[in-house]
Amino acid sequence: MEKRQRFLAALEGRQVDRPPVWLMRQAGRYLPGYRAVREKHGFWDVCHNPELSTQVALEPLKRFELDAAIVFSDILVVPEAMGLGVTFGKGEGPQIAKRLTSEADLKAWNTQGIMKRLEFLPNAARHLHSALEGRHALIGFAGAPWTLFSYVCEGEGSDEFKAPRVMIHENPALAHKALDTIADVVAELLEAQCQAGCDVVQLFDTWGGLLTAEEYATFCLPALRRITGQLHKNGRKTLLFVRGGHHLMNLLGDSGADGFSLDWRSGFALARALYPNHVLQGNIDPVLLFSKPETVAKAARDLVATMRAHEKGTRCIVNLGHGILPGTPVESVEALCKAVANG
Ligand code: 1CP
Repeated sequence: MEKRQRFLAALEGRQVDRPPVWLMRQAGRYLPGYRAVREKHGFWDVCHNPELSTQVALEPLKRFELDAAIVFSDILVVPEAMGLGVTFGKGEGPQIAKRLTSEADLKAWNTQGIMKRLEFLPNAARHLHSALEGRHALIGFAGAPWTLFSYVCEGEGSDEFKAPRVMIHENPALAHKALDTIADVVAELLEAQCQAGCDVVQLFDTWGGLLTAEEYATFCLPALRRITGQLHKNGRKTLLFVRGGHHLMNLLGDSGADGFSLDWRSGFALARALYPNHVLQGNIDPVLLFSKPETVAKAARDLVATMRAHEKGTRCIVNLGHGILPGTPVESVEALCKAVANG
């Protein structure tokens, strides 16, 4: 099968010769070509320049047997376009200048004409789509409302994200309003990426796993449904990744997503039992890529076998259980993709 056809078949639940493969954060810092581009250009400059972002997005496709490309961008484009001032320090996580602490902060969010300021992202998708010439599938993405809300409240990366987790209890009305505002921008941004040629869009809820099931149901699911409901009107497909979301697994169906990207700690068989008709994607541990290439290849073959145990592997996509880590050996990524391609 051709790469894009295989990917579309997996999304639509049709027969595949083998599950397709792509990897979260496949275009980032572990690749020498990406690092060379970043020596010369700032991170936002790469995102804003369609030639550069396409070059970076294509590098993994040239090196590995991947079935899909992901648009090169970042989830934090949304707070940046709202005027909150997002910067990436050298080797550090992001910093957000204008944190959300009060109703007045929310009122100052600049959402008027925001799609104009985010136009570079569908432009990058359109440019990449044309470079792919239909050979590979194309994935667009955005941060899930909770994860974006978390950065905007905390003002930086964190292990605990205390500020947003306190905010939902101290000021639930403000939290709901902020989550809805983010959701509406995200829905528009994802629709624009679909119109630019993306075959599917993924929502990254990297910090969703910090919440209890009750908190996730109250604050995250309604905002996610706002997005998926909007996208479904135009027949778009959505995947949802929740890092550390094992305890939320039985709730995720209420997000309205068409498929779930499983964390490496989530059992594939269990998720399949809960969701026989959803696309399931995952879930090799990204840390395993620091072991020998043979070990990685075996894990990939075992995963494909697990996927095939149910309906010959339909509705399955091979991926990692979280993004590729900086410093990951290129040989391991190659071994993973080859093992899937030959399986
Ligand atoms: O060159 C650099 O130093 C910048 C590093 C970098 C890169 C390559 C950042 C800053 N973002 C990106 C690109 C990116 N981010 C992609 C593009 C495709 C790809 O790499 O293949 C994607 C899909 C993301 C998504 C993203 N950004 C997430 C969700 C996925 C995940 O890994 O959990 C998150 C949480 C971010 C925030 C972010 N952006 C960048 C950094 C260093 C971080 C993490 C900050 C933190 O630790 O909280």
